[in-house]
Amino acid sequence: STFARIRRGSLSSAAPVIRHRCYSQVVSSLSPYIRLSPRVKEALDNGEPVVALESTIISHGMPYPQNVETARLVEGIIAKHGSTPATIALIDGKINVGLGEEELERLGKSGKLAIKTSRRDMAAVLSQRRLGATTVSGTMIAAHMAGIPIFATGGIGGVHRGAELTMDISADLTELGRTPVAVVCAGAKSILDLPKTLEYLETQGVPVVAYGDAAEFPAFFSPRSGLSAPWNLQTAKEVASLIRVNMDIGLQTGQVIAVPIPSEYAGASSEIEGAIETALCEAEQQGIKGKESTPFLLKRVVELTGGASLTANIALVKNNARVASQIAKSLAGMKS
Ligand code: PSU
Ligand code: MN
Repeated sequence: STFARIRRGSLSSAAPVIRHRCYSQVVSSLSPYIRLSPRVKEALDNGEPVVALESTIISHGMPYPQNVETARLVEGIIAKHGSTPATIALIDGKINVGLGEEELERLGKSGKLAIKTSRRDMAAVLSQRRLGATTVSGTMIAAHMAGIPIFATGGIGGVHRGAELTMDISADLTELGRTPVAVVCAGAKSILDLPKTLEYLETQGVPVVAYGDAAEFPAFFSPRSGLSAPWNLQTAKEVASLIRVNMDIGLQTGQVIAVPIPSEYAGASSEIEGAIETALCEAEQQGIKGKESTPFLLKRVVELTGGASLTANIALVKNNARVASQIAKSLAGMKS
């Protein structure tokens, strides 16, 4: 299967694995920094589909205890649809791929004590043996090292509003340009500048796929952004085939698979939009910037909507997990 070949290093996309093989026959093909849970190890060894999950959404993206409950539910949905879930976090100097119940709970309670870890922070968090919650960027790196080509989350980071002055562009976007992992998400939140985010992804060579009936790029809480996505694919099999070809021709880029929020949860989106505007004003008044910006905005939007945004957020993450599991399953059975 595709997963088995990634593991064996016979796919050009699995650059780290191939490098180990060339440099030394003795060194195990897996980085010594990676610690696979028994369940994830077994699935990968057998070439079974695995879906990676991030941990910043747990520590910084949602309040306790809904964050841990959601993390568990999402893992259950992935399993129910035929793949093995692998939540990723940096613990005690190791990149943990697949977390136990205690580790999930620890992350959920840690909140901002956990370090929000994107590519920039990986080496420091590991060498300092700190607790690191991986962002989309950090999770893509870890997933690729472990040989997992697909990952489910809520929303990706993007180009922030006002980026022409602040240069605040999420490391998620450059990661998508350099690491071959497909990120299944509900698009990006309108806390961001969505037209600029799509422009930046084009520059980085990242295919953005609107999944399902509509060709529009979804805007997280709303299925509509008014922007058309460059690609529209209808089925898990078509997406899996795109990922497969991306590997076969050796492109080192990731993909954004944007799944619109289920329509029954999209109703609150105009109310949430108002809260986003308020939160953006508050962030500016309080001088919130850099890596604090996104967590601040997420938290304020939950507070300002009295939890309505959290309900929508949980629903869309669960939906994305289902879609990612179906894509992974299709990919695992595919030949090049
Ligand atoms: N957007 C969300 N929920 C999240 C995040 C973004 O709707 O939890 C998190 C993800 O971990 C993402 C990170 O990778 O925020 C982006 O942060 P920044 O904008 O600082 O790059
Ligand atoms: Mn930033």
